Amino acid sequence: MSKPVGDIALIGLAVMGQNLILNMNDHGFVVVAYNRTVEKVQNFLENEAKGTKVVGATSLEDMVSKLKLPRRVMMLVKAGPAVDDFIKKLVPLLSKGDIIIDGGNSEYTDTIRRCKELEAKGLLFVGSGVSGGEEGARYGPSLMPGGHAEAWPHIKPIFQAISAKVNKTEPCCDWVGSDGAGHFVKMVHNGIEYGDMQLICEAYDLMRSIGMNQEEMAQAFEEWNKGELDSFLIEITRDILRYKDTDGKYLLEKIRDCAGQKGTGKWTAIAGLQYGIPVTLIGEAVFGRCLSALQNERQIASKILPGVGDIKFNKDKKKFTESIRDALYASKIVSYSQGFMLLRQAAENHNWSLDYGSIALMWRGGCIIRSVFLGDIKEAFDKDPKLTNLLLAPFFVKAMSRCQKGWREVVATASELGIPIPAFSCALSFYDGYRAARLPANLLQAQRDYFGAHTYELLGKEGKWVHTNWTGHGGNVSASTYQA
Ligand code: 2AM
Repeated sequence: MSKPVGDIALIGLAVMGQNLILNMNDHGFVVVAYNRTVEKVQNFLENEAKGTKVVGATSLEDMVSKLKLPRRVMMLVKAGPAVDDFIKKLVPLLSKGDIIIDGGNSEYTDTIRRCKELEAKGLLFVGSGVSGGEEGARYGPSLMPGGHAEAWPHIKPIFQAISAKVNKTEPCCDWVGSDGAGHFVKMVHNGIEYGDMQLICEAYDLMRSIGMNQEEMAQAFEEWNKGELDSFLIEITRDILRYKDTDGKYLLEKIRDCAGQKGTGKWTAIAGLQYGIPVTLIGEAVFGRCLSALQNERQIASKILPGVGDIKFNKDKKKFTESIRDALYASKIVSYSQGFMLLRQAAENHNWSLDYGSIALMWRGGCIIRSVFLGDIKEAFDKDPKLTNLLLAPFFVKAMSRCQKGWREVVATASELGIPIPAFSCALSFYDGYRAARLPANLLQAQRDYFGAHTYELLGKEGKWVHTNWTGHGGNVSASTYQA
């Protein structure tokens, strides 16, 4: 039998899988390609992979026999049962110390489960976030691997070679943490992506409502892309605004205002609720898509529900556009702060030791939220790795103090004009809530104690829970003695 030549196997020849294989091949690795529908392997070898060192496999057994030790098998298949199915088939073919990598968009809870299951079988498992779309996969994605740390030295050379690079040398890929940490970080990345997109859409809606034409809007985004907002999403927005259909008219105006979603934003919002972390902006971004999807209902309501009448925008457009920029930047800072708060809480619950600066670097290039801003976040964490909240980093405190006037003006004006800005306004409310030394939760506690005897603490006597018989006939027994 000839000596195995394969550095890594890749299962799943949809476009992401194919592009990752070609990317690995470009970096000198020999990849063994396999797919459930086996005909796709030959097809790939005869077309996209023609002239490369990629090796095809006719079965899982054939694939495994072509791999060097420890065997590295990466899957890029549909998240869910397909992953479990392949794992089940692979386990009897692999030996102790071999590595299975799931590069799909799996739920982190599935990754935690698979880590446990495979550990019991002596195999190593890695769940890796892969971001950057088709283009990223081909020329440099952001990779967020987590799982069994013993696997990392064996996959690091491949992963860091194929990932995007910041400043041409720093890979947007590092070990994230144990079990589901990689997929959790990828999920939060996607949630933040939802937030960024919603913020840009609100900026566009405001610009449109104050009477800017699409070229003026494109110019504003072009300008913004030269400064602190410099990012992939701002850049593509500029291009989308300028894009004309074959009839010479703007394509954007013709697109139905009804958003789709695949679920990772929703998972982030659910995780926020589960861990008790107010990721309000991501939540609003998900709900914003849901509201947009009720297009038929909105059409009816638009003819029934009263608005603000004929209040007209009467400010200076150019100056107001500057305020929109400030609102976008300040809200973005809030959104990322919330995202990192969620990471911190999940890390505590799952015992992940996350390096937040390193996560910011992984998102700095290659992925959809790539931006100059993430470089600033990395710097903030590098300066103070124990930073409790991004909002408290001196760099961002300064930014907030510079932006808040414009931000408040935008929220107030939008409200006067009846323009929906759920993300801008919830971010501002969060900001004002987070910086409030006193919130009205004293009343809330009183209400809970009034109707449910849930008890409360007195200021200065923390840790001592008391109940008041508010009505004189409610009784003196607190609810802590039973489960209602
Ligand atoms: P296919 O080409 O045989 O459909 C993206 O859909 C990738 O996931 C494809 O490679 C696809 O294989 C694979 N895939 C989807 N569902 C699958 C399943 N239930 N079992 C195995 N592979 C699956």
